[in-house]
Formats: sequence, structure tokens, C-alpha cells
Amino acid sequence: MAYAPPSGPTHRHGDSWQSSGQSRFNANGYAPAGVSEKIGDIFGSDRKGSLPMYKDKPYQYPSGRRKMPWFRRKRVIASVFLSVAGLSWWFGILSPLSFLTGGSETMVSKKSKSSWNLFGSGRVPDWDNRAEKVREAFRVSFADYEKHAWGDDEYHPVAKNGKKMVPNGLGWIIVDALDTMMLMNLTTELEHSRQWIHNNLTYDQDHDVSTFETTIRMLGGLLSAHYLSSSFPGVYAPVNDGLSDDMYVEKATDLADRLLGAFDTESGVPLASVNLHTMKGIPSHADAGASSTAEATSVQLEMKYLAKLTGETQYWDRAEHVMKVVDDNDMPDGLLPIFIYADQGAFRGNNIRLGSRGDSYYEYLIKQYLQTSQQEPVYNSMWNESMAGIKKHLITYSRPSNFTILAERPNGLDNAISPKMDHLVCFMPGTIALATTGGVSVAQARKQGTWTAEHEENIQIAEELMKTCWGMYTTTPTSLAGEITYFNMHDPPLMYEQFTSDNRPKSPRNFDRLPNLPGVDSRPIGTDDYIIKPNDAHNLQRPETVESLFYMWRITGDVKYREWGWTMFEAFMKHTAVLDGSGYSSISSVNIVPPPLKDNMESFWLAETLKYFYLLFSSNDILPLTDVVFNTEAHPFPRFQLGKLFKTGWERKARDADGKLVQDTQKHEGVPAVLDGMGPQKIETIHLTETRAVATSTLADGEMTAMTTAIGAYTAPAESTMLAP
Ligand code: DMJ
Repeated sequence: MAYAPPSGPTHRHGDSWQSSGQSRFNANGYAPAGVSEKIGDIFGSDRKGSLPMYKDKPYQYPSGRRKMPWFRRKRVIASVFLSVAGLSWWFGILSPLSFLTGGSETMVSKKSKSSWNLFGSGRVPDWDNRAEKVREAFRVSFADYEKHAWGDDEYHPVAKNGKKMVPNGLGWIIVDALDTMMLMNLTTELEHSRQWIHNNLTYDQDHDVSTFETTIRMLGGLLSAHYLSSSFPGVYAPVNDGLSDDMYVEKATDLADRLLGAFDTESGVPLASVNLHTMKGIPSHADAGASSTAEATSVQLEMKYLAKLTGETQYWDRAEHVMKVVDDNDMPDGLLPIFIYADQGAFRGNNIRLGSRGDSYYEYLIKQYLQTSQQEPVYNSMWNESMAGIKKHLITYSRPSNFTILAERPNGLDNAISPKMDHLVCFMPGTIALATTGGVSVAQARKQGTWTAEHEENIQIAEELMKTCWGMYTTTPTSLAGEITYFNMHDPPLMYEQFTSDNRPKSPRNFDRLPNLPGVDSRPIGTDDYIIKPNDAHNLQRPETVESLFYMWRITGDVKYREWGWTMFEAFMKHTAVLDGSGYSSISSVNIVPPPLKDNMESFWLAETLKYFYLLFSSNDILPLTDVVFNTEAHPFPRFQLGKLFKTGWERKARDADGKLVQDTQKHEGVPAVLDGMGPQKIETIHLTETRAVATSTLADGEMTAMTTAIGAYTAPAESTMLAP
């Protein structure tokens, strides 16, 4: 389908808006009609103008609720309910928590059990207080950096010094942390940061930077700061510093224009690095110049949101095109090797994993689908194919306790499975849960007519993988996970597909300790399953497990995920604090107590890890999962409608019912037809092959679907065409 380019001055270069002194964005942070007619169009009727506003400020929830009659105030109802339930339990009428968790197990750590268990101490955990503790950890970390290394891109909290990655600094730590400051209502820190951005931040520096890291952290950080400040005016750390909020998008467009230089390759796949001044892409110095697959395919949420904000389609087109190049390779079962050559757009090697260099490719499939309000089914189809591939080739079980492992295939799908999980893989439990419900709770999703046994199965995988990731923490002396964990595996490996939901291996119900054996100290369950090699024992304060705990809590409502998060947070506080308590550092080994410090604070400690802890303990009303997508650096962006300016600019090659590629021999577009059993549909495309017809059509609710039928049952396009199965 032909794509009509926008009319009017949608391209910034040569325009005068930047120097006009006028705001380019309206109160909701979208470009006003004046920027271009097209932009006016898309943000008028069809933008998600009804994006719910989070009306209550953090720590000031009651304001809006005071006006409600008492019997309508959820908190009061909840308190009454909990009191009655607590008394019932006390007198032995109910078992603890069963009514809250629907009978699901509750695995409260020993530590939290003794001090905070819901009824064990007679106290409900004070989640607001726990969120406040996280906020305090952020304040300490940031104050330490502010005092000793302000404007630097790296920070060493033991030596109390920092370092710039480019001559004038990139704002690596400041920009990455902006939205966390906003969510935590840290106005003073935010104002200081904004002054630095206004006075010091320039991207015109003759230095190369990582295309991916700069996109997800800097572009992502600026865009989410824009989103929070413009869509929730006066809510998140309102500032009064005389600076315009437009600076976020102005810096973002300048940066994005420079980053796009990396995409100037024969295939359109970006190179690993780019020089910010010359805007020239630079191939990786390793891996024969190939880019990492995750890096090349995890810039789409950022570029697309920027395109939506500015109406400048090149951000969209360049980022989107990468997805077509990747998909055209037709890798079996949606599982991709972790390197891709930018010149040919072909993969290098056949190392397949969802850890480093593979991870966020899968994450951005489903998040692209959600970002554009489920209007781009191509990404859902790719996610589903990958999920099926993961089940078929990568899911196995540990010995002796049957933890679910999302393993690797370092030599391709036909060769041996390696029972290794990078901590990075632990984004998957949360992402699977998100993909399964779309962001609503499981309870709500189950009531929808579309819920199937496969959805149920996927939630179970998410729960089991979550437990595996949690076990990475519970089985070490510091209660912190190593960077990489190996597992003892059954021989031959037990594979997911060998089982049904009735007989599939399951990990132990709880994390009690193993029984004492003569001469052996009591050990946590999983001790015999999990292996951390000395070189893999460091902990960089990474976010993936708490990220998944956050999604699992929001989606399942099971309080155990919050409790696990609290125990994990306490371990970070205990073992990663520098000696005088003035900051927090990565550590060199999770197996040594006290652990040696690595003397480095990664920017994602502030941008991701502490943000997810904070959100895990805060009200679910903050950034509902149905309204936002978090980029891979935990920067929240709004979901939006494609509108008139944007569409999916590519199609997957036609595949048959088994997912195998079919060669197109004919293609019809916009053919009215009747799909058997579905009533009249407008067929968007029909790919005809010698044996199959593959039709895509739009359903009444705007979702797209693909149907494959035998060619013999297909008649040439007519006013109404019956496609019998
Ligand atoms: C982050 O920068 C991102 O989450 C990325 O996708 C993976 N690694 C780090 C955090 O561990």
C-alpha cells in the first residue's frame, strides 16, 4: 500500500521553529496544529487524547479522595476487609492470605516474615514506607554523585570521582535519572539537573558513542521526561525554574538526528557506534564489525515516539525498516542469532540467546505492538512466533529441583542446549506476563472472551521463570544474583514440549531451606541447581529481576512478588552500600560476605533498578500498564494511536499455517471478501501461492488478523469472495 508523505513543513531543518521562542508543544506535550497540518490531524481526533491523567501527586493521594463518601473510598473498604479477615484468621476461620492470593502460594522470605508478614506480626506491611526507603536510597546515591562528579558520565562512589565519556559529558547519569526524580517527586534534584541540561548539554561533540545505549538512555530519558512533564502537568516534581519543558524534545531531536547517521548503511541496520559531530556510523571493533542484534532492534520505541511527537516521519521509517530487514532473514521459529552485519543485513553466526545481545529484540517486539495500541499485528505475530520458538528450543529444567530455565543455543537450534542464564534474561517473566494480558490483570484478562489455554500456559511460564530469577538471589550468601548463572540440567535435557500442562516439571512450592543433613549446614532450596562461576559472580545492581517483579505484581496481584522485592532491596542496601553509607556500588562477588566493591555506580541503578523498586512498592495507579510502555531502560512512554501520519510500512513475507515462508505469486489489496465463519471482512491483502492463500483483514475492533486457506478453495477477487477452510 502506498504511503503518502506528509504535506507541509514537517521537517525541522530549515524551519524557524527552533529559534522562534515559541513553544512547539501544547499542554499535553504534542505538537500544535501550527507545526504542520498533518500533525494537527494526527493529534486532533485520533491521538490518545484521553490518556488517563494521574491526578494524585505522589505522597498526596488523599486529596481527591477526601471528597468521596467514606463507603466509596477503597482504602477504607480495604482496611475494614483486612481487619475482619485478620481477626478471622486470628481465630482460625481463614488461613493466612488465601483470600488475597486466590489460594496461590505465598513465599515470604524468612527475614520479611519475621518483621513484616501480613499477619505474623499483626501488621500490614507499610508499602508507602518501603517506597520511601527506596526514594531515600535514590537521594543518597544522587547526592553523592552531585557532590563529587556532577556532570560526569561515570561515577565511582568509593573513590568519590567520576569521568566523562565525551569531552563535555553526555549527561549519562543525569538524563537517565530524570524521570525517576520526577516519579519520586524530587524537585530540588530535578531543578539542578534541568539547569545542567540547559547550560551544559550539547550533543555536537566530536566523539563516538554507542548507538543503542545512547538511544535507550539519553533519547529515552529525554522523551520520558517530556512525557511526564507534559502529560501530567504539575504532578511529578513540578518545577518553577523558568526553563521551558520544550528543552527535552529539542535536545531529543538534535540527538536523534545525530544517531540516525548510524543507520546510513546498505541494509539500513544501524552500526554499533556513531560520531555525534560527523554523524557517521562506526562499525563495532569486535565481532567482524557486526552489530549486536538486540542493539540494532531496540531503538524503535524511542524513534517512533519521537516521530509521533514531532510529526517527522524519518525517525519512524528508519527505525521501522530495521525490523523488516531482520524479519526478511526468516530465521526459524523466530529465534535470532545475536549478531547482524549492517552492510548486508544478514546474521553472523548462529549463537542464540535471550541474554546479552539478544534480549531486547524480543522485548521490543511485544512493546512495539503495545506502543501503537495493538494496531500493528506484525509485531504480535513476531512475538508469538518467538514465544513458540522459546518453548520449543530454549525452555528446559534444572536438576534436582526442576526450576524452569530459559537456556541458550550457542551453536544454533540443531545443536546442544546450554543451561546458562544471564541475569539480563530476567526481564522475560515480566515481559511474558505483559504480552499475555496486554497490561491488564490476569483476573481481568481471564474474563475476556479471548483468553485461552495458551494464555494460561504463558502465565505459568512467567511465574516459573520469575521463581528461577528469584532463586538466583536466594541461593547466594549475599542474597544478590550473579551476572550469569548456570544450572545443573537433566541428562538428557527435559524440554518444555515433551510435557503437557498436567505433567510439566514444577519447581518447589516455596523457598524453604533444604533439610539439615548430618554434617551439612541447612541450605536454601536450589543450592544444588544453581551454579555461579567465579568470573560471573559480580553484581552490577542490574534491574531485570525487580523489573519482572514489578510486572508480576501488577499483573497477577500476588503480594509475594512485592515481598520478594523488599527482601531484594534490603540485600542491595546491606551489601552494595559504600563504607560510610554515602552511596551504592556494584560488587565483585555475590558469594563473599561482605562483598568487595567494584567502585562503580551504573546509570541504570538510578534509571531502572531504583525506579522499579519504587513502583513495585507504590500505588498501582502510577503509570498503569495499560497506558504506557517502558523502554528497555525503564523510561515510560505513552501508548498512542497510529493516526493518519503513521502506518506499518512493511509486511511480513507470507507464511503458511506452520509458519513456513511461502513465495508470493500474486497479491491483491483491499479486496472485499467473506472469510468462512467470520462474516464479511475487508481483506487488506491476499498472497496467493501455488498451494495457499494467506489473507490479512481488519476485524471490527480494529485488530488485524491473518488467515491461511487452501488455494483450491479460493476464487479470484469478486464483490464477495468465500474463503473456505
Ligand atoms: C539496561 O541498560 C537495559 O535494560 C538494557 O536493555 C540491558 N542492560 C541494562 C541493564 O541491565
